[in-house]
Amino acid sequence: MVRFGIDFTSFADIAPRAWVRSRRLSPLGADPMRLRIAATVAATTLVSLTAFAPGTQASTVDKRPPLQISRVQYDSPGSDTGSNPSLNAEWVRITNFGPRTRVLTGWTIRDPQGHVYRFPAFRLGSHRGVTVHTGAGRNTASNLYWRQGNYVWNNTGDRAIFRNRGGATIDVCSWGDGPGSIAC
Ligand SMILES: [Ca+2]
Ligand SMILES: [Ca+2]
Repeated sequence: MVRFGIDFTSFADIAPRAWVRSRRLSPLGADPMRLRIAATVAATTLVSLTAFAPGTQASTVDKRPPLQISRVQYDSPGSDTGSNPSLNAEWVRITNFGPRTRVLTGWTIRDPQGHVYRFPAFRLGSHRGVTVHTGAGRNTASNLYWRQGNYVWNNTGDRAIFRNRGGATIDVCSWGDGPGSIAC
């Protein structure tokens, strides 16, 4: 436990010993009253400092990252004809569960086969989601288009990797041969 540069744990160890030592020294001529006051001050300080000790409340704070891959529709419904509407019915959704708007400009979504989508200038509001479609279309505040000529997300198993502008992985969503979509 270290706060304000003081190691309280070792202070707690030392304080009782200082009190014992002062009692032992007092018959040898040290001023007993002064020693008692010093010990009382030390004890009081210890109590005050202990009041600042971190409680258990902090450990219950949600540590999940606010930005997450919330769902992937990896198998476009119906026959995979490769048409643009079919490509756009394959998508990955990013949701901002955090309390503030986040800038996603330059962030990426990729698969292990080397397909990489890079976000254009884009801001995602608090508790808002954005769907990144595989095909072509006109970007809006809640729909973005990768403009691929073929499907990206494998129907029989794949992995979506979401990284920030600096390249740090923020979230990963993996699936096997399933029903066609997955809540991550
Ligand atoms: Ca399909
Ligand atoms: Ca893939």
